[in-house]
Amino acid sequence: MLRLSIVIPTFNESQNVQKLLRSLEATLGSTGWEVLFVDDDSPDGTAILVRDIAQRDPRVRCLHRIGRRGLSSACIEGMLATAAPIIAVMDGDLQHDETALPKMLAEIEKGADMVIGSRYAPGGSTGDWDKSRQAISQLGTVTGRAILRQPVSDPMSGFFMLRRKLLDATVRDLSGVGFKILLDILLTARHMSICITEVPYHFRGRFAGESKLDEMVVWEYGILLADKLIGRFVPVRFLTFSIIGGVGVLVHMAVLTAVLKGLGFGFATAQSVAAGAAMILNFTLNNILTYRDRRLKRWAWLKGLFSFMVACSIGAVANVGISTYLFENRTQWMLAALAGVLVGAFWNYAATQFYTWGNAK
Ligand SMILES: Nc1nc2c(ncn2[C@@H]2O[C@H](COP(=O)(O)OP(=O)(O)O)[C@@H](O)[C@H]2O)c(=O)[nH]1
Ligand SMILES: [Mg+2]
Repeated sequence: MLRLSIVIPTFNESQNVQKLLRSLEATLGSTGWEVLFVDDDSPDGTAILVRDIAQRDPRVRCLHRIGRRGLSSACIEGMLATAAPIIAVMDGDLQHDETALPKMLAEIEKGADMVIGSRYAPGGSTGDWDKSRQAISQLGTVTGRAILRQPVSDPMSGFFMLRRKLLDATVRDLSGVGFKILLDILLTARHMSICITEVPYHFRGRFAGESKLDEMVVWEYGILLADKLIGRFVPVRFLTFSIIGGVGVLVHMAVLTAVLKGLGFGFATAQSVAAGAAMILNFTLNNILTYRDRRLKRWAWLKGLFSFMVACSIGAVANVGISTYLFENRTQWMLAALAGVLVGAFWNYAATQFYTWGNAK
């Protein structure tokens, strides 16, 4: 009988897979569990290696995602791809102590809905982190604790176990953005009465390979919180897209002034250069921030820039057309302009979401 599934998100973890599997077997024995690697098409061939092992060992499975990135969404899709009544999420680099799994399982059997592997509970530790890493983790932990209703010592943990029931109750409302899947679940379950317990563990050093988390973790964390707060009313992607659009307008004006007044070119030339510069900047920022999980690279980047510029040019024509029509039909000029801008922004967002970032590869 399958009782426990361990979902492991991976990106370039091929050197850790074998050791991790041996450690799991040593801790969990030979039956009753499976391990599901969710790999985002790692260039180092993690998925190929896992499938190779899986051919000989039916406890090992691989979910291979293409054109996607993201720790949280990988965990969600992995959890949904198993039939086990109890699911654990764990990193693939041996930083999470697998010997805590039996203790976590015992907590679930005693009635817990969620058991968190905690680095900050008495008996746990974070290992040797550098100052900036410590600061980021601390910031996340403090804000996370503040918004949760229940006392949780390590809401930023990536190591936890839950009953499938709790997943089913929350999965439709999860944000799935960024890397804090535990916090996403806890915030979604904030109003439910669930039993949460903790098992302390020592966070180990990475066995092989390197960390995938970069400076952008703070940004992604902010997006997760924003989505939890206002995502019901406005899609956070649309909000970021619009803010970047606003930045684009400022850049447009600055470039226009420089080319027109500074360099002495004619208005049409200066306006075209400014529009081009603003579009390139907007595309670049949206690719890094708004569509981080579907980031375009190399050829796809160039193709994306082209479709972005085409889509936004159509948006500009629609903007001018609608605002002029309204203005000529006695709408106050500011309102007419605002209506044009709104229609243009919606069009740009919808069209580029579909054409530019829709089939990201
Ligand atoms: N599927 C998937 N896994 C990821 C992604 N980013 C990180 N991971 C995995 O998530 C786990 C934690 O990431 P890691 O880089 O070790 O983060 P750190 O421990 O906070 O430095 C590791 O198993 C990574 O391979 C991603 O975009 N997609
Ligand atoms: Mg790690």
